Amino acid sequence: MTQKKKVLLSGIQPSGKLCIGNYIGALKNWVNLQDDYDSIFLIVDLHALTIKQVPSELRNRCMSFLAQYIACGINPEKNTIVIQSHVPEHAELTWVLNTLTYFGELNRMTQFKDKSKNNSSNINTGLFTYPVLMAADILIYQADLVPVGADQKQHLELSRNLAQRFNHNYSDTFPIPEPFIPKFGARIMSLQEPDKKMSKSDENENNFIALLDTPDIIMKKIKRAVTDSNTNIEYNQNRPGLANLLTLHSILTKGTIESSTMYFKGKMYSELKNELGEICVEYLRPIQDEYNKIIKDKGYLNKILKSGTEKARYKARRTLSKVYRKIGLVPFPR
Ligand code: AQP
Repeated sequence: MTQKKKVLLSGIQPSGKLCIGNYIGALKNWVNLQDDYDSIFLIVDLHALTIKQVPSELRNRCMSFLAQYIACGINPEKNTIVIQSHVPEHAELTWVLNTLTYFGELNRMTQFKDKSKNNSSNINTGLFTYPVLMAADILIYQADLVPVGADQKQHLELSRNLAQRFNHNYSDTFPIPEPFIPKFGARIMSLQEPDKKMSKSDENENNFIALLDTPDIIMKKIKRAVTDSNTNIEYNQNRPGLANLLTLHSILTKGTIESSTMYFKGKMYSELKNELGEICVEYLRPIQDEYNKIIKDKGYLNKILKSGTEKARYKARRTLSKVYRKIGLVPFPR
C-alpha cells in the first residue's frame, strides 16, 4: 500500500528580484523535494503588501516569479503552485487565528522589530500581524512540514502554538507543523556587505545576483564583490566575503567547500572571481532561456494558476469549513 505523502508548504514574497540566495536557500531545495512530498509552493503576495508596492509592478512580478519557479525546475503538475490572494481562505483563517493570538506574542517577534526599524515611515498593522497570516498559510493546507531559515523559526513556533491552542480549545483539527531543515542549506551573504544576508529587495543591486541578471551584470557584480586585504585563499568565517564566494562556488559546482578551497589554493582573488562569474553565468543560462520561453506564454501560465488554485482551494475550503463549524459559525444553508 502506498503511504500518503506528507504535505510540505513554502513560499516566497514577490518583492524585489529573485536572487541566487533565494535559489540556493529555497527554490533549489524545493526542486529536490518535489518527488517526496505533496508540496504547495506559494507566491505570497498578501505578505508583500506589508511593504509599499507599486501596483503594476507587483502584478507583473507575481507572474514573473511564477515563470521563474517553473524555469528553476518546479514541476507544476507534481506540485501545487499558487498565488496566495487567489485563495481567499488564507485571509479568512487569518481572522480566526487573530482572535486566538495574544498581542504580547506578536510584540515579541524579532522580525517585526527589525522590519519596523527598516521601515520606520510605514509601521503598519499588517507588518505586526504578518506571523498570523503565515500561520494561516501553513494551517489552511494542514501542512506537516515547513522549510524555514533561522529568521523564520520564531514565526513557525507561533504557528505551532496556534495549532495547539485551536486543537485544545475545540478539538483536533490541525497537525502541528514541523520545521524542515534541508540537508544542504546555505545562507548566501550579500556581495558588498558580506556580514548580512543576500536579499532580493536590497536597495543596492550590487549586493545580489538576480536570477535574470545578464551575463555582463553577473560578471561585474562578482568582480566587485567585497573580499579583504589578504591575498591567500582559504575558507575562514572571519573572512566573510571570501567565504561567501567559496560557498557559492562549491554549491554551483556541486562540490564541497574543501574542494573549492583546494582548487583555488595559491591562486589570486581575481581568478576566483572570474571563474565564479563564468560558472554563475553558465548555471543561470538554462534557467533564463526557459524563463524567456515561459514568460511569453500567458495562456500556459494562466492554466497553471487555474489548476493550482483549484487544487489549493479544495483543500483550503475543507479546512476552513471545519474551523467555522467548530467555532460556532452558522453554515451557509444548502
Ligand atoms: N541569502 C539567502 N540565503 C539563503 N536563503 C535565502 N532566502 C532568502 N535569502 C536567502 C530564502 O528564500 C526564501 C525567501 O523568502 P521571502 O521572500 O519570504 O523572504 P526573505 O527571507 O526576507 O527573503 P529576501 O530575499 O531577504 O527578501 P526581501 O529582501 O524581499 O525581504 C526563504 O525560504 C528564505 O529562507
